[in-house]
Amino acid sequence: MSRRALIAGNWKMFKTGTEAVTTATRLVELASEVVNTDIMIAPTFLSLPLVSQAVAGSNVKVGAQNLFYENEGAYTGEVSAAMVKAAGADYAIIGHSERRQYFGETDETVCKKIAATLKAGLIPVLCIGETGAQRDGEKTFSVLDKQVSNGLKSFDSDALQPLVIAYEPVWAIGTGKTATPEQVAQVHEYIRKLVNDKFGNTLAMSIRILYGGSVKPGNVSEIMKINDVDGALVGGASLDADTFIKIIRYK
Ligand code: G2H
Repeated sequence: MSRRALIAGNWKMFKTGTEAVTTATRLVELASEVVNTDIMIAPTFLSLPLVSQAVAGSNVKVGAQNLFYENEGAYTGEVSAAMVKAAGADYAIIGHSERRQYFGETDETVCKKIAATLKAGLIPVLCIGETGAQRDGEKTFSVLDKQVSNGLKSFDSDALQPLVIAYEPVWAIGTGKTATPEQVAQVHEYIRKLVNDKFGNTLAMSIRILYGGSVKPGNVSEIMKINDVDGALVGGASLDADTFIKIIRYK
């Protein structure tokens, strides 16, 4: 089965609203001819409605970097999936390693957030990945197994149909290090098999598995050629539209 590539930009805590709109507007111009590849950018919550307006009607879609799993209520500082959707987003990144590392995100909260994301009609991008110590300790596969099993606990395969998984080895994030093609191929094959074993072949064959971690114009085409890699989640190199478009046009 051929899966449509997705190139997603995670802008993390960068850009004011004005800067985000300028970059998004430039990206819309540059990406207008792109076909056969889905494009997503994830600005901060504050910029989400502004960027959604700036890209409206184009092939550039918008995502949130996180959300809270309750619909509404006394949860100071939080933003719900319904609010993200109403702001114009189509995607939500869930369980990014920086959220796991700095903000106490666990597989349990990830699971609740995936449920809220699906309920709101958003496409969840579930981030998983091992730390350097876990890889050195030969725990990579058990860590990924746990993140997938617990993060997707209690869903059936139909409900998970829109799901995207992003494999981001923590040791390759923002460090300039990328996993070798062999490491990426091995892990992506493992993740697809995991989805197959837990949710069946139809979902396993249709689900998109992205690679993330220091993806840039110079390494994207090699990464995209790897079996079972269906796209990229890009941080630093997505902040500049003229650089990001080179990644989007990886072929
Ligand atoms: C991993 C990635 C985007 P970068 O966090 O999610 O960032 O490309 O800067 O390593």
